[in-house]
Formats: sequence, structure tokens, C-alpha cells
Amino acid sequence: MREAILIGGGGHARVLAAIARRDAACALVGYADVEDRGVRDGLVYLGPDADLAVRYPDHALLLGVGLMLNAAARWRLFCGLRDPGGRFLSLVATTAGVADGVRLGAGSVVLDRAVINPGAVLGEACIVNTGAIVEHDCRLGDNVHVAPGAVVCGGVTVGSHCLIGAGAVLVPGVTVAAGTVVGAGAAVVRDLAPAGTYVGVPAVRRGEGMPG
Ligand code: JB2
Repeated sequence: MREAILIGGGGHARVLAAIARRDAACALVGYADVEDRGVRDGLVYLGPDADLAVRYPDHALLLGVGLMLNAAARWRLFCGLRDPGGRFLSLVATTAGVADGVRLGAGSVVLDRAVINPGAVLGEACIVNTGAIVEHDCRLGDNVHVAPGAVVCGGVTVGSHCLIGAGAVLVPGVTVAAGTVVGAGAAVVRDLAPAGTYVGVPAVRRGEGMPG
């Protein structure tokens, strides 16, 4: 089993660690964080990210930082650590249903009971969170977070660095501009552009999108 380091010691990291352990997806040796948070669920603190390249050059990485409202910072973190190529694991929980042929970029994770149906293509560093659904032929960019229980219907396009809030629904075929936040429980019934924060049923623009 490949040895791996968890990036981040917060809530999202805990979820990934539990799945990785249960499914024997990798052997986690500890976590990296900007601060020492002590032993977390049996995982020891290994130091800050900057130490990893020197101390653990051959270990795989598991991106455990969610940073839901700062996609740009999360993306910089991912890009800064991803070389050499193939370092970031794509974790798919054994309870998830991912159709054959679905394309999932490096560092993307699919959590318990999530479903991704045929023809979907997801970029790098995406999170398809617990119980979320990404239907057939969707296109998700990089660093997209589909939060728990959200439903992305067939043929939807979601640009990079978007957050689709918990329980939100995107009807078939809509397009969401990169950097957009869709609020929890929102119903997206038309294309969302320009980027912004869209909330409600039907979803309307209520502010700026992800910070740059
Ligand atoms: O640059 C970084 C960095 N920046 C913050 N490098 C590393 N290695 N770690 C970093 N962190 C750490 O990520 C913080 O110090 C903190 O320990 C952790 C973030 O933990 P938190 O529990 O605040 O959030 P999260 O990202 O684990 O989870 C969020 O996103 C999930 C998807 C929460 O909103 C969860 O509720 C959500 N399910």
C-alpha cells in the first residue's frame, strides 16, 4: 500500500483519513499543517508543507484542506505541492458509485455514497462530498467542491473554483461561471454568469464570488 501524507489537519482531513483507513486506500504516515494540532485521530504532525519536499520526497499526498470559501488559496496550495506529477492521490470511497469511464483529475476525492454517472469529467482537486450526485455528461473544472447532498443534473458545466452548496440543485444543462458560489439549498434553473454568490429558489445573485 502506498504511503501518503495528509495535507491539512482539520475537519475535511478527518473525513478523508477515516475513509482512507477503512478502505485501505493508502497508509497515512501523518499530516502537514500550518500549525501543530497535536495527534489527530492517531495521525502525528509532520511539519509545514515546505518541509515535505525535503523530508518526504517519495510519499503520495492527500489533499485534506477544504477551505470552502477560499478556492484560490486552496488551488495555490495544490499547485505548489503537486510536482512531481502523480503525487496527489484521487480517493474514491468504496461506498461511492462512480461509473466506468468517468474522468477524475489528480487530487480529486469522491466521498461516501456520492454518485458520478457516465460521461462525467472532473478536473483536479475536486471534492464530491458525502451523498452528492454528479449526473451523466457533466463537466466540472478544477477545484470544484460539490458539498454534501448537492445534485448536479445531467449535462451541467461548472467552471473551476466553484462551491456548490449543500443540498443545492442544478437543473439539466445549465452552465455555472468559474469562481461562483451556489448557496446551500439553492435551485439553479438558468445559467449563472457572471461569477458571484447565488442563493435561493430560484437562485439569484447576492454578491461577489470566490475571492481571487
Ligand atoms: O496552506 C496550508 C493550510 N492552510 C490551512 N497547508 C496545510 N498543510 N494546511 C493548511 N491549513 C489547515 O487546514 C488549517 O490550519 C486547518 O488545520 C485546516 C482546515 O481545517 P478546517 O476544519 O478549518 O476546514 P477544512 O478545510 O478541513 O474543512 C472545511 O471544508 C470541508 C469540505 C469545512 O468547512 C468543513 O466543514 C467542510 N466539510
